[in-house]
Parts: sequence; C-alpha cells; structure tokens
Amino acid sequence: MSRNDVTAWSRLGMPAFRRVQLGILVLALGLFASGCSPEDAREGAPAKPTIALVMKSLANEFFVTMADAAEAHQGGNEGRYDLIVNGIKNESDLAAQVALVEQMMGLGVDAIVIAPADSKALVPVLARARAAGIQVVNIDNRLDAEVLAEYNLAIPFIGPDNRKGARDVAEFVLGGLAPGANVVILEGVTSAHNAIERRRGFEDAIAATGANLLTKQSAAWDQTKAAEVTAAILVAHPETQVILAANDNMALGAASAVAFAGLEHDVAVVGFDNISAVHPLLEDGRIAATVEQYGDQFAVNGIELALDMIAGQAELSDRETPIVVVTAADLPPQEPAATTQ
Ligand code: ALL
Repeated sequence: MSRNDVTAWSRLGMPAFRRVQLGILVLALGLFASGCSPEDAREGAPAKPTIALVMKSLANEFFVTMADAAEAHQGGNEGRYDLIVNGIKNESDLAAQVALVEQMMGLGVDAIVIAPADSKALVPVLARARAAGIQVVNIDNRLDAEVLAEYNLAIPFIGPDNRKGARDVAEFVLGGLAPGANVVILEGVTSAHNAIERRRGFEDAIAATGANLLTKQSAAWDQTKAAEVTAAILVAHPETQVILAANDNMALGAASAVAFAGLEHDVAVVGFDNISAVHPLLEDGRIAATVEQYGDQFAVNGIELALDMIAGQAELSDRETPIVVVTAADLPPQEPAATTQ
C-alpha cells in the first residue's frame, strides 16, 4: 500500500472525520504490513511530496468546506502531491491537535498546513516538526508572534484581517440602531488569535457607534455552548438588542436561544464564516449578517505555498486574504419550490 491509498480513502464521500481516521489507519497498516518504519517509508517514498492538512473541529461546516476544497485541489493535481486530511472533534481539544501533528511527523509527511486551535500551545510541536525538516504553513488562525520568536521560528501565515471583518459586520448592524444599543459579545476560544482579533473588532465598532456593551463571554466557537451561554445572558440582560458572535456556529446557537427566550423586542444576531447553515436564518432575519472569509481558499493557498516551500522556491511572507460582509441581499435567489402536477 502506498501513500496514494490515503488520498483514495479520503475521497470516498464519508463524513470527513471518519474518512480521515480511516485514511491514517490504512496508511499505518500499509507501513506495518510492509515491515517499514515511518522513516523507511520516507526514504522509499514516491518523488511526490505528501502534505498533511491539520484543521480544527470537523463538526464545524467551515472546516468541512475547507477539507473538500483541499481534496478537490489534490484531485486536480494528483501527479504533484498526496494529501492527508485531519481534524479534531472538539473545538478546544488542543492536546488532540498536538497529537495529530505528532502523528503526521511519525508518518513522515513533507509539509503540514495547519489551522491551529490555539495560537501558543501548538508552537512547540510545530518547532519539532520544523526541526525534523517538515515545512509548516499556518492558515486561518495566526500563531503567536512572541512564542514563534522564542522558538526562533519563521512560519508564513495565510488568513484574513479578522479585526476588520468583525468591525465591519458589527458596524453594519449597529449603524442601523440609535446610539446606546445594548450589545453582547460571544467570543471564540480566547487563546486563539483570531478570536481575540474579532473581539477587538467588535469592541471597535461598539466604541465607534456609541453602543453599550452589556457583557462579553466565550462560547468556545461551539453552537451548543453558545445556546446555553446566550440563554443565561438573556435572563440576566433581557434588554439585549444585539449579539455579536465571533463565528456562525455560535450565531446559530445564539439565534436558537433568542427564539426560545420569546422577548418582546427584536434581537439582531451576527456571525462570521458564511457557512451554508446560516443562509436560511439570513433569509428570515434570525441572523442579520455574517462575514465571508473564503476558508476554502486558505487550505488551497496553504498547500500551494507548502509545495513551493518544499521545492525551495517560496518567500516566507504572510498573505492576507479577503473578507466581505454577507447579508440576505447577497444570497442567490431561492429556487422556486418544485410543483407537482
Ligand atoms: C476559526 C475560523 C472560523 C471557525 C472557528 C472554529 O479559526 O476562522 O471562524 O468557525 O475557527 O474553530
């Protein structure tokens, strides 16, 4: 069995998490059956490099879309590289993501393209990967500059200006309300740089529009947690008018808590990601706006950069990707319902 088997398994159309696990298992069994250690496999590997995409929660549509884009890219570039797609189950399970990177090192991959769950905790293991000669590209959530400097590491980053995206979407909603509007912020995992940047962007918009911040709390990027946290906030602060959620999963959770609370006034909810699950809620107003950050392109750009780095042709500079506020007006017109004669 070769590394190609991993890629073949990864395109069977199973849920991403399972196919990833199977892919790793198939590769591991292949190595075992042929009596090779991962190092031996690396020596006898095909000239094609193997790239590992290491993401966060595959329960989040954002990362499933990212995985699909990476697999589609590899499908169109089969002669150039092999791909292993990985993710963790739980948004805040940092230890699981560290273990995944170690697993990828053990498999002897040539490059790791990673969306780190935490901006500091992943740096030591990535330093070990670099020391083992593996190229590393950071996508989506930026690694902490100070910790990178401590490890004397230069890792290029591909991702958006999260602070600006958050500010833009918050100003879109707050701009339509009188100054003094009562606002709640739902933060992501607070040790993630993009969560911090989005919180700052929301605070920028609150300051710029003269809104009133009632409370900011983390729901760790998670829909269920966001529903629980929001339900408690709405009991403590029934005067809430706007909920600024740092991702769409939390916006979905917040919207369900708002519906359940049955307040007598409207509560505007915003998110970030533009996953398809929020589109029906944008259409009917339960979510006012989100931010498209083209997450599918992070992985593809990261893979291309990794290939250049493996070939020794890349400049290690960061690449900023676009962001745009999305509202119901930006969605494609709905298909008319099918009629039966
Ligand atoms: C961030 C992404 C997304 C996502 C979140 C959840 O890094 O940019 O906004 O929803 O991770 O893990």
